[in-house]
Amino acid sequence: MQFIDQVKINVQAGDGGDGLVTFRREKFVPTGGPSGGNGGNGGSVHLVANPQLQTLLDFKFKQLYKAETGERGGPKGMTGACGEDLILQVPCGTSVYNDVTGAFLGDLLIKGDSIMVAKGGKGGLGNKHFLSNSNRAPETCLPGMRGEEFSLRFELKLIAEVGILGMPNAGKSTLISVLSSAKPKIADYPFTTLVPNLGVVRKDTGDGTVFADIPGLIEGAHEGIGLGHDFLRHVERTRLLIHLVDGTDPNPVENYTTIQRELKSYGRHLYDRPQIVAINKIDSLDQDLREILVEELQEACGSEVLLVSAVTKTGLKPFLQKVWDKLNELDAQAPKPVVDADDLPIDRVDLPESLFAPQAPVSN
Ligand SMILES: Nc1nc2c(ncn2[C@@H]2O[C@H](COP(=O)(O)OP(=O)(O)OP(=O)(O)O)[C@@H](O)[C@H]2O)c(=O)[nH]1
Ligand SMILES: [Mg+2]
Repeated sequence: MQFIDQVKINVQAGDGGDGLVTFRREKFVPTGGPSGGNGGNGGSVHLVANPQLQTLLDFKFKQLYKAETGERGGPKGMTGACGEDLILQVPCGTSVYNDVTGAFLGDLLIKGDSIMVAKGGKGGLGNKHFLSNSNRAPETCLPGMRGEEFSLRFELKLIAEVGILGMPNAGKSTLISVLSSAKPKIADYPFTTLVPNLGVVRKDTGDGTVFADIPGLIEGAHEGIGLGHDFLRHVERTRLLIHLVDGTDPNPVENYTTIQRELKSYGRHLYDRPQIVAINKIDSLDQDLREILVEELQEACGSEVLLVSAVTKTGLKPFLQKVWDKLNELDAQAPKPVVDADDLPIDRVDLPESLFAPQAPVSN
């Protein structure tokens, strides 16, 4: 599946229908009076989060999304039909911005989160509305208002509690593949992972936590070198980072500090995010080397460093225990998750289940 994490689209709400000028014509009623109805309101454009969708790919092929216009007012005071709203489905984790002003419009995180991005125009008034004592036969009506139009930018940020990062080839994908049922591509060359992988890691109790394995980072990633640090956006919403260091690399400590530097230059508080540092591939290291490495790395990072082997699954139990303990500790410090849907300017709506049918295409 192609992974598309940024798109720009234009949305156009429907115009309101025009009001109507007409007069009642009835037998034996010589002056029938105004009877033109109001135009119907134009449809609005809404976005709604759908967990069945994984990418923004659908939006790559079409740029303009229009809701229906309202119908013109009818005779006998009838209001024109309202235009139908357009509901666009986006993956959970989509952030929405006004592409022209850069204003942040909201995050769609949980199934059913929705946001109205363009309001339909109000229908114009028909001449019936203008009847007054001074004007018994108004010939005035109003045109429908224009629907709102905006250029939007969507950014998909995966929703994971734990992010795994490190240099290319450190074994990040191997780790997520043994901890969860994710099946990422694993290979003995750098930049095997080109798009983030998500995996659900379960505790003994069965509770699941989402981990994200992102493409490897290298020196200068913040200047776009390698795959750049574009993918760091996907760990922005994590609460905890796992920094995986390849113990078989000639310069593990240097690699660690390089990644830390990249996190710092990326900004957005990623550098301050709690981290668990682990040395991987210890199956290929002798005991002395392990001890030296742990000592050096502990000195560099100022916290406990764990030893694991993703391939032989050595050290994974204490490693996972540390992850759960750290998450519990974070829960105790700040019971709220990093992203609290209640704090965001979005509506929670109960939409019909049929809207979330698997493989539902983005409707037009
Ligand atoms: N000996 C040993 N090899 C490992 C271990 N974990 C991963 N590897 C190997 O290291 C290589 C890279 O593993 P990946 O999981 O693809 O590494 P990655 O960090 O996801 O790499 P990128 O996606 O390129 O950033 C593969 O050949 C793995 O088999 C380990 O614990 N021990
Ligand atoms: Mg990988």
